[in-house]
Amino acid sequence: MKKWIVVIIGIMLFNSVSAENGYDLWLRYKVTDNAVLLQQYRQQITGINCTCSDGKLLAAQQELQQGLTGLLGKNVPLQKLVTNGTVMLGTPAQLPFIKKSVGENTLTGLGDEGYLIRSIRHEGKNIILITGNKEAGILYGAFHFLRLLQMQQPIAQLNISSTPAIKLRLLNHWDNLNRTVERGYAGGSIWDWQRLPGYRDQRYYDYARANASIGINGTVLTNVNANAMILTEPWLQKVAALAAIFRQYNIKVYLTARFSAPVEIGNLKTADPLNEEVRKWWKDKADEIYSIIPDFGGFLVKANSEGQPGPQNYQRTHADGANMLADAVAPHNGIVMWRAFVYSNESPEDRFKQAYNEFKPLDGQFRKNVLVQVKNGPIDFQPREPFHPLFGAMPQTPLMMEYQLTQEYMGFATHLVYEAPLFTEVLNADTHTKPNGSTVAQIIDGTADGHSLSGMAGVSNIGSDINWTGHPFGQANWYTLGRLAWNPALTPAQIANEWIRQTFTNKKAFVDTVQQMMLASREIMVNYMTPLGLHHIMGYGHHYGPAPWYNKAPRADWNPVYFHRADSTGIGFNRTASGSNALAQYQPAVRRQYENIATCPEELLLWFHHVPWDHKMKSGKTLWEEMCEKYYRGVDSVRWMQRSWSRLKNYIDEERFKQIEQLLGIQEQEAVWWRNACLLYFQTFSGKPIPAKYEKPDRTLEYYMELNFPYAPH
Ligand code: BDP
Repeated sequence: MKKWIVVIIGIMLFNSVSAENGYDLWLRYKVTDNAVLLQQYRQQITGINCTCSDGKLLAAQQELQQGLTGLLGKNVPLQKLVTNGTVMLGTPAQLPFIKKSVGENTLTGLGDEGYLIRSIRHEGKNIILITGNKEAGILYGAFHFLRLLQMQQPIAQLNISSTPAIKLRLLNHWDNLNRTVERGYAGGSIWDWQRLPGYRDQRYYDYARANASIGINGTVLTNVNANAMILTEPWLQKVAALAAIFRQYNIKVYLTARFSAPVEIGNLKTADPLNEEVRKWWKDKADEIYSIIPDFGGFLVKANSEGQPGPQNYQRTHADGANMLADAVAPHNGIVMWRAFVYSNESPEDRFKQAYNEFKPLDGQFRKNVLVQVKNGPIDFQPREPFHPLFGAMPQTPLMMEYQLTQEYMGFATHLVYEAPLFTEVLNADTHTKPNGSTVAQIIDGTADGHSLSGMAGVSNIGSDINWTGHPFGQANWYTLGRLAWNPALTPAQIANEWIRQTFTNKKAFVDTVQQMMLASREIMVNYMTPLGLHHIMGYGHHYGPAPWYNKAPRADWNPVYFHRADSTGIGFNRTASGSNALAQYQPAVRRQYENIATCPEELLLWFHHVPWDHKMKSGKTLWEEMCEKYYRGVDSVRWMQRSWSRLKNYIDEERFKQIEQLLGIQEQEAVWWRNACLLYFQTFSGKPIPAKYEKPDRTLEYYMELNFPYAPH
């Protein structure tokens, strides 16, 4: 009887330990489940030595102690004296022996945020040294060290050094002051403005830890469709409370600046950037902000786009607007990130071309502390876009990358889509703007044009859901942003591998299967949503589901029909010289490749060409047959993901297993919806049958066209 009770209690305990809700992200620090390795780790790591009382070093020490204690399954103490197996933290200024042991040159190369992790002999003991010129580097080094253990890597002979390639590694929250999140699918905003500054939620600390662990060093707290109120004193006090928490994790806060703020909250008659009173208002505002938040990062601005106010309201240029703000924050070393996502309400010009047309002529006119933030593609975060033609076109201006982590156009927080392949596809694209290499990565990391300011931002997918991102795999996209901004040369496979091992388990069968799913998932989504270069054919407003037929938006370039241009002769947007000639915005080498239908990559075909339905594709199929093939393959591949996942039940906790299983189920239904709706609609133009070998759509086009979703999140 007693025995049974013990067993039952044991099972209950085991289950409660193993249930996971995803809150811990990739920082789970579970005890190493490889007995041999665990034994080794316990010998190799005996304690932590750190002369740290506050700030980033203290954060590093706390994280190490928490992490190592978890991973080793025993208390890892703080030590005053070093012993064999001490993990020692400190800067060369604190620990003079480091300079001799490591060498000046190595240290110089680390910059302000880089780190070194080395197994060395010190005072006759074998220790592990984690150092950097500044405390921030040590914090990042501590997280790297923990990652090694979480990934069950050997730590006997460590000699690791790392520095970030990109300076500003940022999240952009599209969070409103009422706690709704624009394009947010993971609950409300995590910023509890009402209870700030007095109440400091544990979430803020865990958010900061997660970001620091992947190298993210800045966060824009507020929506680009900005509210001027955030710039008033009571709200700045709330921001200051967050900044105080984040500072310890080397994270600066930034805010979005509403261009009309001087009128809305400053009682001025104008927001003209050349008006002296306006300029003074912003200078005073910046001084006030910095008096409250001394390390405030600066402003992110969306101006004269989608109805937002901007300098053009006063016949001034984007450079005039950006420079005014840049002058205001410059005395405090602040920066301005001015977004290039602009297209005018009036212009009949192809929307693809408008950002380039606006910004290229301004190259050279921006202040030194301005970056122009450019979305990865020319339209708007579509499942696949060609790289934005501005990359490489403004050599005198640091261009910052803007990706979208939140899956506005990629199935919300319901579809499993790993975005790293999308991100790296853009980074690796060659702009051909320099003879010796000018990939997008080289443009944005500043090396192509010798800029010391550089940046990469991701529009956050974080919300108040217990697992932060709604879909457990959304966490991988957040993870990717940080890792890629640190090192744009990492591959999607490397990043996925790291993330899976830390987030779920190191068991090979699980890691291999999930890695395959993740790497394939982006192309799978392209196939069932927008194959062959289709783009912007989703539902109007909320952007949920397919609506290629939609043509009632208040502006032409919000309508799917504007983008796909299907008719009885074919489909696609002619952006060659005989069409909108958007291709002229690329360098000749790129332009020539894309404008020739024979050399244009088929995955981008309908971005640039209006193609006859009978056009012969490389496969030998007609365009119509190929399109059917892609849509059907997309759905089949989701089913393959479902089958793959169903085999993994015994590898992880039931909670997350079931969540993902259910989400894949919805993804399958929605993939079928996309496939059927798009093919039935395009069929009305192609006039051709869906080949008989495929399963028949089980609904009519009318059915799909009548669906409507008044409460879909947007
Ligand atoms: C679009 C979104 C919209 C954003 C806009 C932007 O639909 O909600 O405000 O981009 O980036 O993707 O400014």
